[in-house]
Amino acid sequence: MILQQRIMQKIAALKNFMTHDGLDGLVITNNIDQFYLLGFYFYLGETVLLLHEGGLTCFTRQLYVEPMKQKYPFMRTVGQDKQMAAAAVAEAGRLGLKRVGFDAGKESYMAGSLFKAAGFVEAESYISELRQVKDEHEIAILRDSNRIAYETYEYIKPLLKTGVTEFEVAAEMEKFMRVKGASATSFLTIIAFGENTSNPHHETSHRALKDDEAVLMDFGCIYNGYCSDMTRSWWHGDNEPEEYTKIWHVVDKARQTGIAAEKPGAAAQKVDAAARAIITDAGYGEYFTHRLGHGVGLEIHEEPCNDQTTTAILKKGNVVTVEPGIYLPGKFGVRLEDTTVITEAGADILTRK
Ligand SMILES: [Mn+2]
Repeated sequence: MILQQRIMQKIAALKNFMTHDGLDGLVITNNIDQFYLLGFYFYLGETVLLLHEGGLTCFTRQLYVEPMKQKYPFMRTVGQDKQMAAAAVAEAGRLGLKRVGFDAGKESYMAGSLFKAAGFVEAESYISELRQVKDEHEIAILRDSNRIAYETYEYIKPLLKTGVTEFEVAAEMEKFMRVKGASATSFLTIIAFGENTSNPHHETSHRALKDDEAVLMDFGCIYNGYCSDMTRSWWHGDNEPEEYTKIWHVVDKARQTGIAAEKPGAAAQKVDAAARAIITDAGYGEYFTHRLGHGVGLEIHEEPCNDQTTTAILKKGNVVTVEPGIYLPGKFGVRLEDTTVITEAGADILTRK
């Protein structure tokens, strides 16, 4: 599908929300939401979009005006280096819009106050809701993004020799992903050796790899705007402790159980519970200190999440991680993470070749 058609489809979906809530205009100021709509990455604070019944207006820095006009001839683009929010308010007045919404959950205090003073109303995060269900185009990109992550793991694993540092490994992986077409990492790459693996969000360091210790890597890239996320853990050396082998298999079973529980209509809370039960039953419940997984898309953490308190029901097109872990303080930890897409019948693993 061509770009304009995809944008029109998204605008139609947004207008459904607007009609439902009695809005005749909507301002979009979050740059990731703007990317969702247009497929163009602005930095935060550079652009305000005003969607209304008659079309779409873009207030953006002068330097973007020509590229925007070329790529989006159907959108009215206005050069505005400062005070884009005030410009959108003036435009809404000029167009005679009666009830303009803004995303109350994401708006900055400054712009939100300005919008409220202008009579705009607090609306739900419509785009966040749309972003939860990925269409085929988005799933194809997420597949590519996660495939790059998987290839990175295959590339790096044989290069992990005694003496290499966490930073060196991270740098090598990040270069590999960039060469494959990634624009950035989807979060700060976690490379952990030895006792560092017992900290779920270890900060990658100068620590060098020794013989016979645990390795954990959690990483991903942004490819065509979409994030990948994958974690692998293994023992470096020939003398793997029995307890490490044991927890590795418990975590792997929890991972498989979680993925098997995913399907349209399943409560995300029950997916977490199914995987967590494996770890609890093995006696390690207190060492699994985080949620089972989270949604992934344009951002690394999105809804829906597979966690203990969510009311989310999984839908076809959700992309979520399954990442159980066991962390034994001061010793070692294991986390195994795959990113999955909810299909008609169940879930497909995206972190693969
Ligand atoms: Mn994750």
